[in-house]
Parts: sequence; C-alpha cells; structure tokens
Amino acid sequence: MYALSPTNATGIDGASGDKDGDGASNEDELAAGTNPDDATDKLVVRLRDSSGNMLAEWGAKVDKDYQLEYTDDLMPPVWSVAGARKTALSTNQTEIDYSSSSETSRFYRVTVQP
Ligand SMILES: [Ca+2]
Repeated sequence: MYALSPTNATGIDGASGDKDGDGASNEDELAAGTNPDDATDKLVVRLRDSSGNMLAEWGAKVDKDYQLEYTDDLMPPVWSVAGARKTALSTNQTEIDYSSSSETSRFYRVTVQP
C-alpha cells in the first residue's frame, strides 16, 4: 500500500521518518490510518471550551478506536483517560473532559487503539 522501508527505521521512508513532512511519523500515520504520502492527511486534535470544560475534537477514520487522554504534568507525564474509548462512526469525533474545569493547565492527546 505504502512504500515504507522495513530496514531503515530512521530514514525518510522508515517508521520514524516523515515522508510527507506533515509532522507525523510514518509509523504514527499508519496506526492512525492517515496517508504518509499526503501532508494534508494526519490526526489533528483541536481543543476548545465547552461550558467550562475542555472539549477535544479530531478528524477520525471510520472504524478506528480512539481514546482521549490527559496529564497535568509532563515531567514525567502520567496519562489518564477522559471519557470512554470510542469507535469512530464518522470522521468528526469529540470528547469532553469533565474533570478539567478546576485545572489551570492540562495536556491532551488522542491515542488510536489497536
Ligand atoms: Ca500524512
């Protein structure tokens, strides 16, 4: 499907390479179901306020499973889940972190579940 190198992990065609230069590694793109040859196709998470809680939204791939996670400290990060693991039924996915209202800073990520 994609011409990625199994023998040169750090090369541009390798797992940690970024063939299309969009900032997402080839390995992460394959896990997310995005195209490592298309710089306009990558998993992007946007955050915004929703009545005092943080709402995350991302462009999903149908039938992929996603989980929103957060941490309040990056040194080192201890990730906790926010909301439930979701199987995408459409390309627009959202999750609200209802535990976020009292926090002054918090970091988020969306993981693609196997
Ligand atoms: Ca891409």
